[in-house]
Amino acid sequence: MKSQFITPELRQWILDQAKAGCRPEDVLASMRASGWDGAVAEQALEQTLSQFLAERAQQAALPPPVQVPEPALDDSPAELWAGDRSVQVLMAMRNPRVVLFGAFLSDDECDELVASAAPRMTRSETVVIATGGSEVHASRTSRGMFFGRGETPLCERIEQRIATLLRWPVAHGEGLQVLHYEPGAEYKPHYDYFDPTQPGMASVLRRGGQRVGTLVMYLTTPDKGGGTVFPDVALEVMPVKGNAVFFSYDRAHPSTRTLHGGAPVVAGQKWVATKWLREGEFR
Ligand code: PD2
Ligand code: ZN
Repeated sequence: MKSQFITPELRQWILDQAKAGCRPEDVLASMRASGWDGAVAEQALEQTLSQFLAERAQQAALPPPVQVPEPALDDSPAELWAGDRSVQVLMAMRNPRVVLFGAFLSDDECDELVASAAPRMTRSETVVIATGGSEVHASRTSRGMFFGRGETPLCERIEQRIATLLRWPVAHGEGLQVLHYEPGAEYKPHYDYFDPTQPGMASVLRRGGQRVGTLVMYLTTPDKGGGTVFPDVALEVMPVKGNAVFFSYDRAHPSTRTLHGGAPVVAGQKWVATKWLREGEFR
């Protein structure tokens, strides 16, 4: 039997007939009347309906989507006003939502953030002990620190800029995290949302609910490596001083395709500041 390509229009027409209560035999009769071979039409109908039901079952099993931060990109602007500075829009992807901003921070702001974070850096929480031995497995080989929200005038200025650009209240943001990667250091792929099935999540979620968006700001340009990678969509964002990559996730689920990591730095130094945005007020 020849199978026939089901166009989006045909798929929609079949679903519309089914939703309107048409019996499958009547839908088949209409298809035959418009020139379809009987067996091929039957196969197209069967395939369309079973795919629709499978998609619906999958959707029903997902947690419901929530509102997320989102820059005003409806008319595809090349630049956005972020309250105190114009920011370039260099790339926008829809699914997953990933937006790359240019010149989000000035060189001086990057340098000042690095200088104020440097004395407070400690090894980022890392260690996973492999079974049976004392071998240490590090998935996160950077050093880091957290600023309190609004801790310095620079933090405050950056937080307000993020809030304006992403249209999300300052009060819903965690304090800025600064990370430093030396050559060889990386951050293995992970999701930034909290896994709701993990024990102890209730107390994490009580402080402002889920994370729904991330802005990674590049404070230096490493000579090689250190990109932020999104393996589900084979995307690599190069770390360039002053640029920032934003991504959002409307449910705590891999279907958001927001798996991401920091690729190993090959040469040079990588410094970033990360801002995580919560559903609710973060205290
Ligand atoms: O430094 C990065 O590129 C990076 C990659 C993935 C940072 C984070 N995640 C993070 O801070 O969550
Ligand atoms: Zn991350």
